[in-house]
Amino acid sequence: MIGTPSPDLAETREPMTFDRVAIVQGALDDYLAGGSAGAEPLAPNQPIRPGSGLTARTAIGLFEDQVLSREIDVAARELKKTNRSFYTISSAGHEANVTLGAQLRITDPAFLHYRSGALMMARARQLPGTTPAFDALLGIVASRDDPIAQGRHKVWGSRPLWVPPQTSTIASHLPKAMGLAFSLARARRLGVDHELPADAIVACTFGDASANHATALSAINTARYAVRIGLPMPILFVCEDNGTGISVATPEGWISATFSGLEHLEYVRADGEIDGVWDAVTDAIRHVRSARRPAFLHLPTIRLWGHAGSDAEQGYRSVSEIAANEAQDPLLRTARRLVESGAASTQTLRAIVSDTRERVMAAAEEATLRPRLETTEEVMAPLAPYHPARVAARADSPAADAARRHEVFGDTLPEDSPLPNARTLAGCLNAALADELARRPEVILFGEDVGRKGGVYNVTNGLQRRFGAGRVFDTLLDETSILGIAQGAGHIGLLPVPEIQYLAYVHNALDQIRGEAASLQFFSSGQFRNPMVVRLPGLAYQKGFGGHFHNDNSIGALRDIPGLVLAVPSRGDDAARMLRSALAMAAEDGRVIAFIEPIALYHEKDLHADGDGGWLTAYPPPPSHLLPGEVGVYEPDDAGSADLLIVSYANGLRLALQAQRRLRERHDLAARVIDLRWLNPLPFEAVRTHAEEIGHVLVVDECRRTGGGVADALIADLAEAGIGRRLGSVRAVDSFVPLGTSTSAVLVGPDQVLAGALAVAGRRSPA
Ligand SMILES: Cc1ncc(C[n+]2csc(CCOP(=O)(O)OP(=O)(O)O)c2C)c(N)n1
Ligand SMILES: [Mg+2]
Repeated sequence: MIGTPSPDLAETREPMTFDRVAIVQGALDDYLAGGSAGAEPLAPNQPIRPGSGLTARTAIGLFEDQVLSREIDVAARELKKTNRSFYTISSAGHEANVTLGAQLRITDPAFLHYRSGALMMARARQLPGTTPAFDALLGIVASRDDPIAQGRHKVWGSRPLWVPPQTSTIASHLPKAMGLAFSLARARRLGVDHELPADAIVACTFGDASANHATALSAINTARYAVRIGLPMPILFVCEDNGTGISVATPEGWISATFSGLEHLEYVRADGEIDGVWDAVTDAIRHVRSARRPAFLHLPTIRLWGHAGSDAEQGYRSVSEIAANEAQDPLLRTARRLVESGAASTQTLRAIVSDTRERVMAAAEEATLRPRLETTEEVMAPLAPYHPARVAARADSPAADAARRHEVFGDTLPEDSPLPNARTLAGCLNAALADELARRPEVILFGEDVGRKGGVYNVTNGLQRRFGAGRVFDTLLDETSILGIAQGAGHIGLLPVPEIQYLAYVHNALDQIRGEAASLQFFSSGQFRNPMVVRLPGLAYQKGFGGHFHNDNSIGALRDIPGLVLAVPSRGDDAARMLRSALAMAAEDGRVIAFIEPIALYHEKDLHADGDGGWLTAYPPPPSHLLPGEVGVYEPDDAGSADLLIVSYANGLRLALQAQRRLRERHDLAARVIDLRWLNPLPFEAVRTHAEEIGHVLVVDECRRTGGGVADALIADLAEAGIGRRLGSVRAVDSFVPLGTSTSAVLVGPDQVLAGALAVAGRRSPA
C-alpha cells in the first residue's frame, strides 16, 4: 500500500502552522487581554465554588505553578533551537497535576512521571527557598549544577522534597513506589529510623499507555494483594491520562474500565475544572492516608505539542484535532475559572504570566552558562561508591553478642555444631543469615517460599520462626514486585535481602535491577540509595533435576550492569564471609549486590570421593569477612612451585580441585587453583599476580562460552597485559541446558578440565 495514504494521513495535508507553542501561548494571552468578566471578587479564603475546598488564594498559586511549569517547557524548546537544551519532553497539557503537588506533603514520597512538572512546582512551594524551575532548567541543559542528577539525566527529583529521580523506562517506578508503601509501617515496627511521619503515603504518577505495562500491573496487583492479606499499603497511583502513548491512542474509556471497580483499589476520577480536580484529589489522598489502602486517581489531561520536541505530531494527527486539543489547554481553563469565579482578575493573571515568562527565560539563559560534568571521574563518581576500610569495619560490627548462644542459635552455636549439615554451603548460609538478622535489625529477608517452608533448598530454614514474619516473609509469585519491595525498603533504611527463586527467573524482572536499582545513586548523585543483597540460587550441575530453568548457567546479563557487585561463593565458609561483606557494602555504600548461590553445591559434602567430607567447612563466626578482590588460593599438595594456574569459581572450583589432584597423581603436574569468588568487579589484579608468577593459565568457566561467563574478560585482560605464556579456557557451550543426563553434553565436565589443564601445561595440544 506504499504511496496510498490513508484518509487519516491525507487529512494531515491540511495547511499546518508548525509553531504550535506560539499558538497556545497566544490563545492564553488573547484571553487575558480582555477585561474581567465582572464576577464579584472573592476574598482570598473563599472557595472558588461553593462547597469546594479550593480557595481563591490557593487557586491563584496553582495557576502560578501551572504557568511556571509551562514556561519551563517553552524554554526547553526555545533553547533547543540553538542546541542548548537536551530534553524537550514536556508537561504541557498535564498541568492539572498541580493539584497533587499542592496537596501531597513533601513527606509523602513521590515517584513522578516525566510530565509531572506542575506537580513538582507546587510541591516545591511547600519548602521555601527551593528553586524548582531553575533546577529543572539546569537538568534540561544537562548542567553539573542540577541538584539532583548533575546533568546525568533530566529527571524530576529532589532530596529535600522526597522525590527520588526516575528513569525513562515507563512504569518501572511503580514497583518501588509500592515497595516503599509496603515498607513504611514495617520499618517503623522494626525500629528502623526514617524521617517520614507515621501517616505518610507514597504517590506515583504515570501515563495512560504506561498503565498497560506489565510492570505497572505488577505493582498495582501487589498493592491490592497486600490489602487482601491484611497489610497496609498507603499508595496513590496517579494515571495522567492524555489519551495517547506517543502516537498510539488509548481506547476511549480504557483506563476507567480497567481500573475502576477493582477490589482493594479505590478508583477516583479527577475530572472537570481545577476546583473539581482539586476536590477529587483531596478525596483520594484522604482515603489513602486514613485507610492506609491504595487508590487509583484517574486524572484526564491533554498533551500539547507532541510527545517531545522532535515528535512531528502532524504526522499522525490532523490539524483540526490538534487545534481542538489546544482549545482544552488547562492554563486557559484555570484562567477562565479564576476569572469567572471572581478569584482573580485578568490583569492579575496577565501579570503572573508575563512575570513568569520573563523570569524563566532569564533563568534558562543563566542555566546554559552553568558548567557540565566533564571527566569520566565526575560522571561516574556516584555510580559505585566503595570504601573498603569502612565496609570491612561494618562487616565486622556490630560484634556478635552473647544472645547468639541462646536466642539465635539455641544452645549449640553453628561453629560448634557436630552436625555435618551445619557446614554445607546451605548450612553455613543459613547460619550466616541468622547471624546477620540477629546483628542487624534493619535486615529483612523475603521471597517466594523463604518464610514458612524455609526455602526450596532449606537455606532459610527456621529463620521466620526465629526472627518473625515481620522480617522473614513469603511474597507473592512476582519477581518484579519482590525487587520493587526491595527497592522501596532500601529507600528508607531497611537492608533488604530478597531472594529470586532461580537465577533464570531474574531475567523475568531484570530491569528492576538493571535499569532501576543499580542506577539510583547514579541519577541522584548519591542522594538516594536502595541498598540490597539479592540472593540468586542458580548455576547448573543439579544432579538430574530441572532442565534449563533450574540450571541456568549464564551471568552475562548481570555482569553487564554498571556498578552491580556479583558474588559467587563456592563453599560454606566463604559464603558466610562474603555475605557479611555484601551486606556491609549495601549498608555502607548503598550498593546493589547479586549473590549467586550455586544450588548444586548447597548440600554437597564431598570433594574427591563419597564420604570424604571435602566440601564441608567449619562455620566461621563473625567477625570474619571476605571483600571483593580477595580470591581463594588452593596450592598443590606439596609446596613446590606450580606448573600451571587454574582460575575458576563455584562448581568450576570443585572441578578444578578434582583436576588438581588428578594432575598431580597421574601427570606429575602441580596446579595452583584460585577461586575468583567475586565476578563483578573481577579480581583482575589477583589473577594477574598469580598468572605472572606461574605463566600457564587455564580458566574453568562453567557458564556459557559467549558472553555468559567470565573467561572472555579474564583471558583478554591477561593477553592485553602480556601476561602468561599459554592461556586457555574451558567453557560451557552456547546452549540452553537440557533435562536429565544430557546436561553433560553442554556443561563443562571433569575430563575437559583435565584436558584443558594438560594443554596449557604443554603436555597435550589443545582439543
Ligand atoms: C518500557 C518502555 N518502553 C518504551 C518506551 C518509549 N516511550 C517513552 S514514552 C512512551 C509513551 C508513554 O505514553 P504514556 O504512558 O501515555 O505517557 P505520556 O507520554 O502520554 O504522558 C513510550 C512508548 C519507554 N520509555 N519505556
Ligand atoms: Mg499518554
